[in-house]
Amino acid sequence: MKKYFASSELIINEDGSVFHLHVKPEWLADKVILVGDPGRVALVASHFEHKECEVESREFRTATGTYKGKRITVVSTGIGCDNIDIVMNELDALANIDFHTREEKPQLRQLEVVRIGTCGGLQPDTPVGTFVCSEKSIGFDGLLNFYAGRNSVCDLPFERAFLNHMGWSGNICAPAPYVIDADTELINRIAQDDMVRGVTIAAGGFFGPQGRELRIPLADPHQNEKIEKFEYDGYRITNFEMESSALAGLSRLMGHKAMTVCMVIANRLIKEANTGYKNTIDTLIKTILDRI
Ligand code: R1P
Ligand code: URA
Repeated sequence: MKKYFASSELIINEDGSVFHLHVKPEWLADKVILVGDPGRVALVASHFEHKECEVESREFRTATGTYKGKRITVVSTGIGCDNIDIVMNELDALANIDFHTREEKPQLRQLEVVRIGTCGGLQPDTPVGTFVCSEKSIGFDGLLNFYAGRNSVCDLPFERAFLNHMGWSGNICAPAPYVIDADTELINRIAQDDMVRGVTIAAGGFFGPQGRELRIPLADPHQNEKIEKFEYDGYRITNFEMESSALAGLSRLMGHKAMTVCMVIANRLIKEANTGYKNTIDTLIKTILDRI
């Protein structure tokens, strides 16, 4: 039996667009670039030879166009995994639910989704300017724990090793971390010699959850030292950002291919940062447009 989605579960606007994104099904390409900053959508779209459509609602700005003959949609997600829940569910609905009958389509339409973001580096080989591909993501956000099938797509031995290493119990730093792989084919195609492959922590905040202490002390003052030292099965944790785990996790459950690549704008180990990164992120954007 086909699954039917009531109007309260899949909200469709009067013009036939999906609730938050305001995107109509025919505007979605199979190749999707996600960026955090709505301003980055124009930067990506500036490389399109032809722009089909552009729409904006809250922090979600979307444009579809063609780059070297490839049809690509770029969407801004704003900050955080909560927004990735909205964006990925609405993109998946646009691709895989018939908006007229409100039923699931018989054949899966698989999307290829690459997030281009910024991050904090945690290792000596992740200085400012490095492009880090998240081969694995550790979600501090808890999002995937709300979906059935979480255990079948997560790396459970890695999760246990990480929790044992951190020594967290009870309510202290209790994000119920989940560990999830990016799509292997996509990583192998995109993470070439100009990029570092690593393990990314997707944090539920920019300050405390990433070990930044301003006026309020942290629950675990040794959090980042422990994270930087963690090693498991040849992997080390390379960087902090805030969306890669939800993207990789939801994509695995939905049947899409996804990965995240971020430019390091702050190295937490040597305490340096760069806020003038527009030209370098444009280099990363062009590289991804060529490889997606
Ligand atoms: C925090 O400053 C934001 O920057 C990073 C984090 O993941 C978070 O969204 O990514 P973006 O540059 O894509 O927003
Ligand atoms: N984005 C993050 O989430 N953390 C950083 O340190 C830099 C960018």
